Amino acid sequence: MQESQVIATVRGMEILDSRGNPTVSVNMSDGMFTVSAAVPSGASTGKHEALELRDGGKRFGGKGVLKAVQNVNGAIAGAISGFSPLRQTDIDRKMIALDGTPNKASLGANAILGVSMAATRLAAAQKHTELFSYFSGITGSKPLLPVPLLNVINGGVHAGGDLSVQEFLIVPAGFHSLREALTAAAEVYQSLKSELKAKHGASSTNVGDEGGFAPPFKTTTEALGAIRDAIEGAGYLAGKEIFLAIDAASSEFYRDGSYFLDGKRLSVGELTDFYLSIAKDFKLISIEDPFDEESFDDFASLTRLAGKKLQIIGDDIYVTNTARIRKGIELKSSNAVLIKLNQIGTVTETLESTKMTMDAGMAAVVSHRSGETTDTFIADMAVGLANGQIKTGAPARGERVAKYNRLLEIEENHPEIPFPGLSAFRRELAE
Ligand code: 2PG
Ligand code: MG
Repeated sequence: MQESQVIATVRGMEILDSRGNPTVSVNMSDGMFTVSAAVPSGASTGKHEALELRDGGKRFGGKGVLKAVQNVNGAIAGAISGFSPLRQTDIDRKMIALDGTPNKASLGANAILGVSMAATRLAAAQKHTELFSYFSGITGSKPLLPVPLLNVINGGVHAGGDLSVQEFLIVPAGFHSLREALTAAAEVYQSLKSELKAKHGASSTNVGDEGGFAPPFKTTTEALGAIRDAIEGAGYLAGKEIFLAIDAASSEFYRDGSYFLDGKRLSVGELTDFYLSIAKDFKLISIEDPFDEESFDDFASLTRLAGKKLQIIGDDIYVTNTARIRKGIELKSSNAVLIKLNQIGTVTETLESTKMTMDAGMAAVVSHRSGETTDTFIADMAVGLANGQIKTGAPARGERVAKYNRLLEIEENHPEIPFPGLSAFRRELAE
């Protein structure tokens, strides 16, 4: 009987994200179930992302989202009330049409996404099923736990230091369960903390936006070396059990054809050589956004040179947009795509991007944003889409561990769901 219930109320609210900036949360009810969803927000945003509507003016330094909230409560609520939440595609298409712009600039992707996510949750509630299992029903995939990519040293625009590379990640892929993988990751995080404190003083263990440490390092190799030492210090094998990875987020240090990395000016060729050398020296498993967001060809050259052994993820270059992902597939620009709900602005389009990526034989990596809330939507989404990888920050700070803890809960309650380990990477690994 409940399955035929329609959306009765939709209410937006301005809440705070993990950086203390406002963001949108949405409450939705069908009269029987009430659910909510909260929207994340990026700092190193891609130029082609869907628009996050901000109020401007003095309040919150211009970052208020009351206009977006008003759009939820007014135009959007009016348009989708009376829809069954099971009609996700219709709901999302209706909002896209109502907005009428290519990048959701009139209603705001933050307004639209909050409603879209809440609709998925309400549908799962009506079906008396967990969110991951509802997702797996939509996509027809068998649930799969994701291998986590955990950001343990923060640089770039996520921290106040000198490191150009934005994220230094550990990837505990050489384990048989998520619990083992997260245990190892948390031990390495603590081992890194002790090592930093001993060598560089307690202030070097202050953390950046995603919960990773922000030590006073000047170079990429210094950071990678410290993480490798921490892995070994915790008693694990680097490059066998726990791998290293980076998100260069290089659009942030690109200017006029050059990359300004760690105080040096590099050409595309020099930067490529640098990536190849650190990939070898530190047995990297994955590099995200090695080049500027418009550089499809430079991505393709690196993928040609190293893509057999290395995962090359496009984030800002694709912005979870099928038109851009299609171009990347045609040009063979990368072998993996980062998937972020708020880059594109609806659940439906996020599922389309993930499907396009996986159908092309590329890895899809579900990701958080640097500005997050404790909403755990992406944890369930990754399990249900069975894409095999999730990037959601350090194993620390509430908004990051909320996702990891939700994954642990899913594993605990559903021991039949497999953990893919290294097979999620589908690469021959570097020796
Ligand atoms: C990234 C993300 C998330 P932001 O670049 O991959 O880690 O950062 O949300 O700031 O864009
Ligand atoms: Mg990125």
